[in-house]
Amino acid sequence: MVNKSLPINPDTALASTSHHSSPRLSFHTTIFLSLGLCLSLGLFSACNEDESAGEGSLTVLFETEDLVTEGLEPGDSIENIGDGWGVSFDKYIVTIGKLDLHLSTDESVEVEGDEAYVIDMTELPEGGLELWSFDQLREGRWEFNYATPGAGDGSTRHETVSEADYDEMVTNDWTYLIDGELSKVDGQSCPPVDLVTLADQVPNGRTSGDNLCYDVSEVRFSFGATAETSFGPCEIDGVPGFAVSAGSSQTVAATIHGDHLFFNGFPEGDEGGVKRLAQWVADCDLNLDGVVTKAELETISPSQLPEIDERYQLGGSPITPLENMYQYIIAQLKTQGHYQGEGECPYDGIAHVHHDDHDDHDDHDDHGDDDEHDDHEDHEGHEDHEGE
Ligand SMILES: [Ca+2]
Repeated sequence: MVNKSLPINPDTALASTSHHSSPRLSFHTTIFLSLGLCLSLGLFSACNEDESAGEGSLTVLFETEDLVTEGLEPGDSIENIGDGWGVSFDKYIVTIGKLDLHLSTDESVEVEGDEAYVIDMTELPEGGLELWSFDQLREGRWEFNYATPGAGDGSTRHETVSEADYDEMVTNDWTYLIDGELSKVDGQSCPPVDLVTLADQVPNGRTSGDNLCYDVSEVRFSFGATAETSFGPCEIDGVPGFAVSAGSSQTVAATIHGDHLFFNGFPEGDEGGVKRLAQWVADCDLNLDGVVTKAELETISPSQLPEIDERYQLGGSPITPLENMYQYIIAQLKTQGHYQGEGECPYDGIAHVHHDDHDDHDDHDDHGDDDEHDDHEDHEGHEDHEGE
């Protein structure tokens, strides 16, 4: 079925920084306009007959999750934050692109979407943003790969991103720029006692391990991160990529999740058993100024946070060892690339357990609670850890 919505005109939707003159985008706009003309004249079948036999077209959307645009609520259900904090995102900027599609049966038949776009996911329209379109794809099954590169190597600013934020993304070659807020009426922050720097705050009398706690009801987190990652080949429900049939149009979506920095581990495959927790983030505000920064996150090792306890399984991290909580966040960001919503994409070529056969979910006992924080080398590249 032909996508009913008109394609976004890249000339207005994308404020190009002249890294790309985007002739290809204009070309595709023309294609869509032509298709629209055929449709409007009731000549769709006639137009289709003009296409080469055995070829179809593809539209690729970029989408995220509701929780990025609407926030996460505290509570006990699966998508809630389990320790009482609510989360909202003011900015969730990501660099996405470098599409690499190739025919499953013949890797030499490939199509690339070299563009990388810097986009604020909190501003994505419901139903996703159309970023790429391809025509004359050969009939058959195709593999779908994409990336979250750094912004510094020829990216294009989307209109959802300010010039200033874009410049910062490019200068630092960041993949992400995230700005959000934790909120909890009776919240507290319990920074590691060896690292905390105080002005005149008075502890509230409670402790987390050896760390004194301080009343806070709101904590911002604001940082950029380089988390360059390739994703793919992607699949959904065990079915790889997408199918092109002759004369038809297909639409698929690259989906970036937004809540992995609150995960209590590194699930691969089904995220159904994951807990979302945020207290540790509040505990990283070392100077208790109400904002958790990259510098603070870099100062704190996982073992200095009593909150990172037996509820967490750090095996399976894309980065090992995890020396500090900034690395932990980057590691989580490197797992956020998905396909068609919850479909899986291996990151950086590391094969995941894909749960094609859902029998292997219950072998958690082999690994987990007794893992020491400094022992992650053993987990690198393993395929035997589960996220449930
Ligand atoms: Ca701070």
